[in-house]
Amino acid sequence: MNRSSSGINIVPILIVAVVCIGGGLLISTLTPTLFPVQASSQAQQIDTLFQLMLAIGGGLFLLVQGLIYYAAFRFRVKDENDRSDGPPIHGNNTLEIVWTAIPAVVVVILVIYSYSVWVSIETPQQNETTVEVVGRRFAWTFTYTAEDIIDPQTNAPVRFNDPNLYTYVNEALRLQMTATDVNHAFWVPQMRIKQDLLVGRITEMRFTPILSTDTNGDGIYEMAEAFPLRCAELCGDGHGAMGLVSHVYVFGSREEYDNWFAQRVNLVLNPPEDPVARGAQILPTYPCSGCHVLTSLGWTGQSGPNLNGIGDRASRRVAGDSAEEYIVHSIRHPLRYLVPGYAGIMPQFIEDDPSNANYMSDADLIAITAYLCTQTASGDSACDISTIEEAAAEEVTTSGMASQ
Ligand code: HEC
Ligand SMILES: [Cu+2]
Repeated sequence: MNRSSSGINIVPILIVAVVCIGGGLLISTLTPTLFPVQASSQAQQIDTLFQLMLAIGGGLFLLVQGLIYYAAFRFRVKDENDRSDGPPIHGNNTLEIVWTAIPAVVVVILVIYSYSVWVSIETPQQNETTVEVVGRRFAWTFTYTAEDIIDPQTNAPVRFNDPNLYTYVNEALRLQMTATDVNHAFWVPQMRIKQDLLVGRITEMRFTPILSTDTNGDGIYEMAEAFPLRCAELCGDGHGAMGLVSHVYVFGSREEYDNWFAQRVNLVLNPPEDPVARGAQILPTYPCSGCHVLTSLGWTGQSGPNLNGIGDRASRRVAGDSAEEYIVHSIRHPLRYLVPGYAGIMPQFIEDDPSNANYMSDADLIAITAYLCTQTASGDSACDISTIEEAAAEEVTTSGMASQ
């Protein structure tokens, strides 16, 4: 027998060590093949940390499971009528020192390493761009600010909203986030980042994309190529829909991003004259798609009534309300205009403080209503633009349960 002077047989220990270390390394190399692509510079750091933890955890798993199987077979009772206790064994200083010291060292290494990764992810970058994010049931709103372009209407830098996050390769992004109703969590698996959005508080998150989402290289940034943005905090019946409404588009170059940005700024400064066209342009920037179906805009939400054909139905919904009055009031006072079968959870969009997440100017309300009025079987508008303006200006006197 190959025994060392202390009487311990070294060969099985070596075999166990090789199996556990080799197995741990195998687990940590193979598992990441299941992950989505690494689309941010943070993803590389986080995956390396995660692989180290997988290697240690995988090795420990094999050791513990192996010992359980070994003990179960090696020390099982030979005589099935033997109900006596095994020999009482305790007190082995070497063993106790070893099994305390090794985990302590491992934990300290992990603490130092993960803290350094966390610090490097959280530290403000040079020239970072801030985008504001609002999470709500069941939509995300991103607000972009053109610091150096003044909007003559508001005398402040131009701001515009979009349900998607647009960025470009190597842009250092800082997201400044909050929620309006319940807590949500911003999660883009390809970026390996996740952060809660809390009501009444601002949280932030940083990442730097490294992969363009134009994966087929045709110069067109399609939704199918973009990274879906998921909500990772169960927030209501449309929680799953939050994963369908918004995407992260990463332009391959700063120029492509600047072109997109300039087009969006131009739409704010020179909106289309025709209210229906203007409504079609701004309605998608509002957080409605996670709750309503509207096929013309690709909306598929199920938490509110289907808006296909709303122009035809609107004048029959509440007695005394014309189509335009009904639509305007449904947006300004949704809880006074309940629709049977729905939960009464539509937020109230009002013209108050523009920094409020539920802000909707009268001009936007009129354009959105003009657009919804054209959602008819014939395609003709159910309303007349001058009566929409009157409806938007009048005090709400009616209310009620909509008829089907
Ligand atoms: C949280 C989900 C939710 C969001 C977000 C939401 N709605 Fe609604 N909407 C509803 C529900 C539910 C109703 C039915 C009335 C109620 O219960 O408040 C409704 C009713 C309506 C109606 C009347 C429909 C009918 O068939 O009578 C219109 C029009 C409407 N919403 C437009 C909008 C617009 C425009 C937006 C975005 C600016 C929006 N909604 C955002 C849930 C939502
Ligand atoms: Cu959510």
